[in-house]
Formats: sequence, C-alpha cells, structure tokens
Amino acid sequence: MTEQSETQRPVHCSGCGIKLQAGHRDQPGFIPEVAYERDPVICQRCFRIKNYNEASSVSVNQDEFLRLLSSVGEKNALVIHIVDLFDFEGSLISGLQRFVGNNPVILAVNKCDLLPKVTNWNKLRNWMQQRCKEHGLRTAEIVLCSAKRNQGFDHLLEAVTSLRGQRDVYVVGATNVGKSTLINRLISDYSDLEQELTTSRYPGTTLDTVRIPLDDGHYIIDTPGIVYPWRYSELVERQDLEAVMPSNPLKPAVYQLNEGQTLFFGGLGRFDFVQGERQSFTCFVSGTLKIHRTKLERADSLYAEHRGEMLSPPGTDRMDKLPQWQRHEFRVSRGSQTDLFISGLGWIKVNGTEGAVLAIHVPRGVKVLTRPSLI
Ligand SMILES: Nc1nc2c(ncn2[C@@H]2O[C@H](COP(=O)(O)OP(=O)(O)OP(=O)(O)O)[C@@H](O)[C@H]2O)c(=O)[nH]1
Ligand SMILES: [Mg+2]
Repeated sequence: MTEQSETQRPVHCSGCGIKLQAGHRDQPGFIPEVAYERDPVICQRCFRIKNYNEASSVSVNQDEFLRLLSSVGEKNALVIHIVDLFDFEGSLISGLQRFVGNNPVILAVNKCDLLPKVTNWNKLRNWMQQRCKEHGLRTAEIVLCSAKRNQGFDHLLEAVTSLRGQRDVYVVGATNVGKSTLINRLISDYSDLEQELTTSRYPGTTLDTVRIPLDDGHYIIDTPGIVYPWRYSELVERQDLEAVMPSNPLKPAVYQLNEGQTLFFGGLGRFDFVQGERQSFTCFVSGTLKIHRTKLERADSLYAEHRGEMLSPPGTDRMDKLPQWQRHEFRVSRGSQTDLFISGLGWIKVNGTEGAVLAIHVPRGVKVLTRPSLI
C-alpha cells in the first residue's frame, strides 16, 4: 500500500458502489467509522448481506441509470448485456442498440443451469439469434452461460478478449440477472484481484456503478440492474420470491387436459384451456410452486374461496398487495410449437392444434406473450 492510499479513504462501497457516509445509520451507504479499517471497505448493508444473508431494499434512481446507459454510447466500450434465460423477454433491454451506439455487444444468456440437461444448446443459440433480430439488437456474440455453475466461461472470456481491444467493459442488464455474480466469477478465475462484488437473491443489490481495474489500465464496470415493473420477480414480496425464481433445474410438468380445464400456479397465476381437442401442455415453472388442476367452470369460485391458503403463495397477508388479475386470451395455430410466456414466472409449452383457445390470468402489468417454443 502506498503512503497516499493509507491516508485516503475510499469514497464508494466496493461491494455495491454506493457513496459511503458515516453520519446517518438509516440511510444508504452508511458505514461505521471503525469499518473503514477493514479491507475491502464495504457499507453496512453489504456487510449484512454478505455475512447474514440479510435482505434490505434500496431503490435506485432509474433516471440516473438510464443516463449512465446513454453515456455508454459516447464511450469506446465493450458492452456485456446479461439476460436471465428463465425470464428472457422480461429481462432483455429493448432499445439497447439505441444506447450503445456502435460499440460491440456480447449477449450473455445467464442461468443456463436452470434448463433440463438434455437441452439442445445449438438450437437454443439459434433461437436467441432469432429473438435478437426481432428486437433489433445486433450482437457481436451470444454466449450461453451459468455464472453460478461456472459454465460457458471459456467462451465468454474468448469473446471478451477478442472484442475488448483498448476498451472498458460495461456489464448491463435488468435486476437480478446475475451481473455481479458473473463479474465475480471472471475476476476470481482470470485475475489476482481480491475484490468481491455483493450479490444476493433479491433484486436491487448493486446500487451504483463499481469500477474494477484490469491489468492494462482499463476497467470492467458493474452497474445497478434496471427495474422492469412487468417482471413477477419485481412484483412479489421477498418471502414469495423463491416460489417464482427457480434455483434448481426446471422439471417440465406435463398435463393432459381436456377443454374446460384450468391449472393454478399457486395463487400467482392461472391457465385455462378454453377450447380445443384434448392435448398436452408442458409447464416450466419453479419446482417450489404447486400446480393445482380444476374445472374451468369452478376456477373463479375456487380462487375466491382458497386464495392465500390452498392456492398460495402469496399467503393471505400478502395477496392483496398484488394488482387485480387480468385475463389474456390466445389462439395458437395448428402445428406450431408455442410458449405462453409469463415474465418471471415461467412458460407453458403448447403444441398447437386447430382452433385451440387458451387464456392466462396474472396480476395486471405482468408481461404475458407468446413466442416460438424455447425447447
Ligand atoms: N441458477 C442460477 N442463479 C444465478 C446464476 N447467476 C446468478 N444467479 C443468482 O441470481 C441472483 C442474483 O445475482 P446477482 O449477481 O446479485 O444479480 P445482479 O444482476 O448483480 O443483480 P442487481 O445487482 O440486483 O442488479 C443470486 O441469487 C445469484 O446466485 C446462474 O448462472 N444460475
Ligand atoms: Mg449486482
């Protein structure tokens, strides 16, 4: 350590990027005086997340974040855009191209460990390419990876090395997609840096940009996640997050249904097979979420009677915090393989038969769409 750095205190938390302050215990960035002695220097919130897995939410100013994103376009930068494979359409930054200008973009599709082991990865990559094209996103490379299980990192590093040149690397994405986990993985496996970014299973962990120096004088930059209100993970209370976000590989649940049957996903959503020939539907949702089958004609009364109890989560004390349900109706064409996608909750794979009519009920505001089947 140099003499100068011994007397100079860090200004920002090395875990989450927030500006440090020792004056107000109840405000973001608080650090007790004595904790400045520790190495690395982190705020009290990060200390608690790291040591006690404690949740504490702070809202990040979204305007500031959009300003940061816009400024990337004016810099000479390599952009790694991380999306969550489980919530692809919910976590993709639409319009990213507008922000990044001519800078190259690597799309890192994270949490691949959540898909069944038998997945056809080449097909998946083509699928991603198609979706990027539809969203007008030009990618220099698409990498399928898992920051948690250390998969796909050789490919990612190769892409970063060949595209970086004399550039800083910006890591951007929605909240909770694994930006900080992925950077930690990169710096622990491929450099001697001791720094560790704070990660947690709750969205909104990183609060400001964190600049991590690389060997050549450039930086890799972690950023706070963008809050997209249409993702179920932003909507549910923390106690219910586990039920929506899978932590183990998805086990597809197949249901043979006749028309006039309904599936409830706990008390979080509902799927109606309104009309069509008997067929199978495959549900890809967190294994901790109970699926309950009933008759469509009974569904409304069942929900009214049992929400918060048999149909939970959310429990009785939390269900009124979610917006009213809205019904979305879909028709799928014959022979098509379609997913009914619910942002942050999962999807239902449908093999289209003539004239099938389907409906999804979820709280107003949650993004629901159809897409060609992911797998
Ligand atoms: N299953 C799985 N979970 C992951 C993976 N990568 C990260 N996670 C989990 O996702 C959660 C969020 O990770 P973070 O690294 O904090 O995400 P972030 O994008 O930095 O989040 P913010 O700072 O809130 O924007 C944590 O619970 C991680 O363990 C992965 O590859 N697979
Ligand atoms: Mg983070």
